[in-house]
Amino acid sequence: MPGTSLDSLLSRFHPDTGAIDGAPTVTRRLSDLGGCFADPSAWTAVLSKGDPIVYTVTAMEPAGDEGDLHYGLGRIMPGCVGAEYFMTKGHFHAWRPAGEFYFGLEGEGLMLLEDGATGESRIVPLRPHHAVYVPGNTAHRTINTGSVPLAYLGVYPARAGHDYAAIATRNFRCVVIEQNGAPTMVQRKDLP
Ligand code: PAN
Ligand code: ZN
Repeated sequence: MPGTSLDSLLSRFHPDTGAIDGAPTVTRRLSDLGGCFADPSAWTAVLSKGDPIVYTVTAMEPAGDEGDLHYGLGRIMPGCVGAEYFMTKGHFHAWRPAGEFYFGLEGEGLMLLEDGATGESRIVPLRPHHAVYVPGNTAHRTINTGSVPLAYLGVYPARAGHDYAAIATRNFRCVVIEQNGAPTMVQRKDLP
């Protein structure tokens, strides 16, 4: 730490905009999420009226040495594609043992977790004053089930990386849809 600048020790994040001072923001629009949603015709129908921002993610990555930590600020808009809520692409960590802590900041949502070894799926609420632990070797997707933006922080090992391809090719085994006004997890294979 000797000689370390204050900038690399202290950062300021903004849940209301999704920004972290001095860090780049990635914007994911609906058109970037082809193949994520279960109902392709609902996806096309929403897209035909515009290409809304589904989420932004801003990552603070001060150093990448063994033992270092990074964090990301995510902000998912409220919305639906058919009965499925706006959500992230979802990924495994490229370095499979890497776990992650998610901290809810604003809004109401869920984490969809899928065990990479057994395929077991769980949904865990993500909301202010709650922390969700994502164990290693677990695919994770964040879902906004509320009517306002869902903002959260994710803290992960610097070497975690993202493996999108492993989950993109077959998608998550489970889907979270609105049923009778409530978020409900169903097996993808059981969808009509
Ligand atoms: C998060 C995610 C963020 C966006 O910072 O990257 O929620 O989700 P996707 O990366 O799946 O688009 C994280 O889990 N980092 O490891
Ligand atoms: Zn992650």
